[in-house]
Amino acid sequence: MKIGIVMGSISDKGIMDAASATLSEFGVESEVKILSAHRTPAALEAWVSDLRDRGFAAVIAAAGGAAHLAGVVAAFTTLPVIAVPIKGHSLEGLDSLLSMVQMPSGIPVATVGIDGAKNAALLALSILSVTDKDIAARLADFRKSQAEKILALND
Ligand code: RP5
Repeated sequence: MKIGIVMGSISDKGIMDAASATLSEFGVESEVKILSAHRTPAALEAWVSDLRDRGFAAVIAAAGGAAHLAGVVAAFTTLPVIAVPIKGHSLEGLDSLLSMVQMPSGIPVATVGIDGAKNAALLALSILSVTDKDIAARLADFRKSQAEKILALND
């Protein structure tokens, strides 16, 4: 299954490249789009609406500022939506974080930390791992290797 990655602006891409790179490391295909809840709402709806039928398992949605993108994506699909608040120029991303976590009851998104593109990908992989044993094994290996690297610093 594939993971959708959408961001509100090309200016988010430098941060979000880590999400597609992490998915690639685990052999998972992603489709990356620059679409905005405010600037291109019709194109966003068109892209999101048939993602389930096209074999996608989850959507990662990144935006800065008012950051309505993940919420609007979740309005158009019942696939899991993972929100990435992007650090902005004025309020350091706190505005986006608070906007993303304060979704109305009934339309959830799972929000990672500010600029948390890698964790968003890892969370998407965890979702895939429920039904994909290969990804589950790769995630276990990743955790083991991560712990070994940290523990080796103490030798
Ligand atoms: C949001 O506004 C985007 O996700 C981006 O993080 C922020 C600034 O966008 P640009 O003005 O750089 O296009 O919609």
